[in-house]
Amino acid sequence: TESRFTLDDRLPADYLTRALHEDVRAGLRTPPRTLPPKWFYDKRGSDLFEQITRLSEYYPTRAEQEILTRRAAEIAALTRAATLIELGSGSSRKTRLLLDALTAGGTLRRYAPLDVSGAALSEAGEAICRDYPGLDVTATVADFEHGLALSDEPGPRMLAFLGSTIGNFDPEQRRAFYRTLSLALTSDDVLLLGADLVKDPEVLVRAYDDAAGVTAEFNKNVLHVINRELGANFDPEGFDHVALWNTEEERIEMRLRARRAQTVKIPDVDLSVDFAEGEDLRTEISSKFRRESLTAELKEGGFTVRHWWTDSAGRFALLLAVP
Ligand code: AVJ
Repeated sequence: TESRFTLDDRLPADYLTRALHEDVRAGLRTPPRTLPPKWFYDKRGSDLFEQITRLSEYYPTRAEQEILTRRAAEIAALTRAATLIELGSGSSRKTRLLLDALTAGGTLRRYAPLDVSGAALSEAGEAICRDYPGLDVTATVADFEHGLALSDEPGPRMLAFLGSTIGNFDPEQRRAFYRTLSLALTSDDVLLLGADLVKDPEVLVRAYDDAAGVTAEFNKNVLHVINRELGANFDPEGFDHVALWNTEEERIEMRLRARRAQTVKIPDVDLSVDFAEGEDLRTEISSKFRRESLTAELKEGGFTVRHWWTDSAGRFALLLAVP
């Protein structure tokens, strides 16, 4: 059978520029200053994240891969999915474990990745097309913060949201996300969710503040992105990388801490930002989960957890939930 690849771009041409403008205005105008983590991922940021996934300190990728390696066949048998929908791309290594198992199970007909980056989708999508003959690959450029426009995918559909990217959302954003999913999915479909678990804060902090300084570079990359995209004059050397464990919220927070008082000009949004010495710009939250509370919030959001698997060290969870 001839395999097919389509790329459906549902974002207006200037969508990302407008979104960046809005996020920078809203997040940097007044303290406490914040930026959403999605702006890390230009070409360099995506490469740095790939490097992070190979660091000895950064266990989540390997832990999730261990679970998928052990459970993919079981997941394929349980779901008998005809379509695998994947939110947010990144490396396709984990995706391939699922595609292999669903292909072997004989049910898979379509792979439908969704991402804000058309370039990432084309690259990953074409490669998967080559390696899985007969599989339809229908990629969509979209931002699922504004709903999921699923259409004619053959069911049952499995929607995978891996890597504990859910950890980037605060509780309110997670509620909105579950609402979006339950509007898009039917009772035939399933949600496959990867979630990093609460553990020793020392282990967590090390995972986000590695000895080689790759995560520090990744963190500072957002300043390079804003300099390039908005004509700003951030001095990345003027900020320290900070990874701290927020005990109350049970999340890692990455911040950039001003080493000295400094003023940053961001011409494209008419902003002049005064940082005090020691002032933090929060660039990412990475929430960590517990089985009971994650199961409960999914329930609130309309999903029943049917299966919960962890890696052998109990660091990471992969769960299967139904609407
Ligand atoms: C891809 C969002 C899951 O939070 O662990 C890695 C990103 N940030 N190191 C995470 C990240 C710093 C990662 N997620």
